[in-house]
Amino acid sequence: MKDILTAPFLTEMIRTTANMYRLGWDERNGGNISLLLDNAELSEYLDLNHVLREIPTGFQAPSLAGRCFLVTGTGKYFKNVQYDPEKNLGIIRLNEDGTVAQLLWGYSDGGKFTSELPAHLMSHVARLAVNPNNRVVMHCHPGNLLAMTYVHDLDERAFTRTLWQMCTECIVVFPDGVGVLPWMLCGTNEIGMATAEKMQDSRLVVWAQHGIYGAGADLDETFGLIETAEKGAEIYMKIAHLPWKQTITDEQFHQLEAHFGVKAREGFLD
Ligand code: 2HA
Ligand code: ZN
Repeated sequence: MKDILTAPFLTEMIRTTANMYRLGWDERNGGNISLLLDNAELSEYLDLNHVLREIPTGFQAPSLAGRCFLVTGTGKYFKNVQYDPEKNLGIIRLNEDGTVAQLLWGYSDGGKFTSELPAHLMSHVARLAVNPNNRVVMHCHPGNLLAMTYVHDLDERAFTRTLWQMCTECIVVFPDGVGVLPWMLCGTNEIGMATAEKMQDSRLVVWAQHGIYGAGADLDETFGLIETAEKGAEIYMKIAHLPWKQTITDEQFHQLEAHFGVKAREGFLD
């Protein structure tokens, strides 16, 4: 067996959580990440027949039967992941209907996966249906995106268009735009289902007055998606109260679509 602390999926997760903390997106125990693992790769590091304990998930996800995920722990701080990965992270495998998570590694203080596991796993199901290469669901609390949900209309088209207008790269990085949910109680199956429904159309879903969800093929891509949306929100919060002399026009968005070979979400451009 290879040493799991040298596994690329683990070292990338550690670097990602440290970076997200550094950017102020994950105060205290804020935020959570789930990474879908390749069972063959994982078996180089762990005996997949050795289940440490079983933890109920509280919902069903039959399409993820037998799939393994690296997931941040509930109540754990992103700040601390790098210093004790085995306590702050866990690797789980879902049973045949997704109602039980078999712990294969981690949560070494008796802990368990994030309280937002429903939103994560339901979002994985939704994104895998659109893109079989999707591996990551990431949630965090970036300050400018959060601030924007207090002062901007929560209409998805309007919210997306404002972010696109704030820097040229935005429409290129997330042409599918952002889904927006009104304030809802977090940690529930209901917000999980609502998030997953939005994930059918866009890889970013804003939770008003709470944070954002991102999904992507790897940790870097998903991090970059949130990073770009947060940059857009940062510019907006710098200028929202000032008179605007110009912005990026729809004609210019169409030029960007043509030049970068991307297609803006249907109906979001004039
Ligand atoms: O506690 O961010 O949404 C982690 C969270 C809950
Ligand atoms: Zn949160």
